[in-house]
Amino acid sequence: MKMVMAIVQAEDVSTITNALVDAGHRVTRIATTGGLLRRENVTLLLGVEDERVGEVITTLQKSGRHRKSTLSIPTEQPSGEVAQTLHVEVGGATVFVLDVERFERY
Ligand code: 2BA
Repeated sequence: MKMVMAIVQAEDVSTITNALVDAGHRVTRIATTGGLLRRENVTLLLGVEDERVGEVITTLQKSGRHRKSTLSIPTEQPSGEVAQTLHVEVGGATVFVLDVERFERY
């Protein structure tokens, strides 16, 4: 068994969760916040049998959208403080797949 941890954008979470649940997966959603943008995102936790991990990854790839975002960073200049704009592209999903040593459900 594997633990799939997927960080997805809040706008995509309903579509992704529905697709995963409809396919019979068990999903836990945790409200999280991106460290750079400080914007709400969602971390999905799924305990998945090894042979179904590929299917989960495919669902994440299909349902997560890339979006451009901007971040305003205040910087000190001799003339005073000015805001520097940083453009970033937020991915459809950031996915970690971990080995599960033991799984129990009561
Ligand atoms: P944020 O930290 O808010 O990052 C938003 C986007 O800003 C990132 O999109 C990436 O395009 C850029 N970014 C963030 N940190 C960066 C860095 N050190 N260098 C260059 N660009 C950087 P994504 O990569 O798609 O990440 C979306 C969200 O997924 C992140 O939101 C964060 O919550 C999470 N994430 C991504 N990679 C992670 C990692 N290695 N560990 C933990 N969380 C991660």
